Amino acid sequence: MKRRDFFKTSAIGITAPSILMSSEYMKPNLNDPIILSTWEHGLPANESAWKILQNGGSAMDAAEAGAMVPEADPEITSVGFGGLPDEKGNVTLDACVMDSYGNAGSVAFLQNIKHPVSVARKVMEESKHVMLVGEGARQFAISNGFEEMNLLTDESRKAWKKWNQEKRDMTPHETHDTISVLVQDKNGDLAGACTTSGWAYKLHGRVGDSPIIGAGLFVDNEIGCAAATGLGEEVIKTTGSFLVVELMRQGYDPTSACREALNRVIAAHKGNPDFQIAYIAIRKDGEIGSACIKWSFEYALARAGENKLHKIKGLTK
Ligand code: SD4
Repeated sequence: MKRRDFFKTSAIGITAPSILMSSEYMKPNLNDPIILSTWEHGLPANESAWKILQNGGSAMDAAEAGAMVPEADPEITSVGFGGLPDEKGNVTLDACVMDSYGNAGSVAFLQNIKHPVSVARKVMEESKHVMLVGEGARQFAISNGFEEMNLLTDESRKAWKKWNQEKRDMTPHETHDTISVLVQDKNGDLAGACTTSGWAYKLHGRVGDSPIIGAGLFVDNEIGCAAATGLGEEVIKTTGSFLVVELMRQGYDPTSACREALNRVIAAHKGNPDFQIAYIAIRKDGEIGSACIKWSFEYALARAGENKLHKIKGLTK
């Protein structure tokens, strides 16, 4: 059952909790599209997504198109082609999408396919499933017309060989930059996409938060959407993006919701985590927000004809 149908049913039949009813009436932001993406590579991603919206594309079309930009860029070592490999030298990719109807698609531990975000969308639209992993995801991609390619570049191979000699522990903060793209289109509808090569030199088989619906990304078209970047293990343990959206449902503004979700991680690490997580969020009424644990974080915001990078400081020193 589509989410909208559920709401109709609950409106005539069952009494919904008042908090749910009140959020159902949140005034949507109309005719003022928003594209909100993680990190500096969010700027070109936003540009591409903006063009899709201008040509009448949906929020989902725009989010996918945005995420595809860093996926295809060999210079970006944290996403898609050119992404740093795992400890064995394999580039393994995680991605997911979620649309305005609450539909979701995801791939994890996918190899040799340049655009995992598009495979995730195919999983959502062309299969009965939400998530495909590894070899099955690769076979699904090929049977849907995706070409196989070697995703290691000369540079990423060289970097991996150097690491392989040193075997130094890498933190995701050193190797960060998952791209998450959140979009609100002119109709006020929300969608998102998230794609990454994950933690550089990770254990073979490791999957992060980025393909996990509710962790790396969550979209609720009645309330808002949120996405994550940073240490996936900690995002998964707190169902981070879902939590941010639920906090917005409870009345937190987007920035406070991102902060509160991070405060729980900070508290679990005795006030002093040594890793980064950042969230971005759009509320249904068009308010945006972001927060990060440490150091600083940059998000790219495209709105009202402007596409700009914004830098925020961490909640802890
Ligand atoms: C992961 N969240 O695989 C990703 C990595 C990342 O900024 O976002 N780094 O855990």
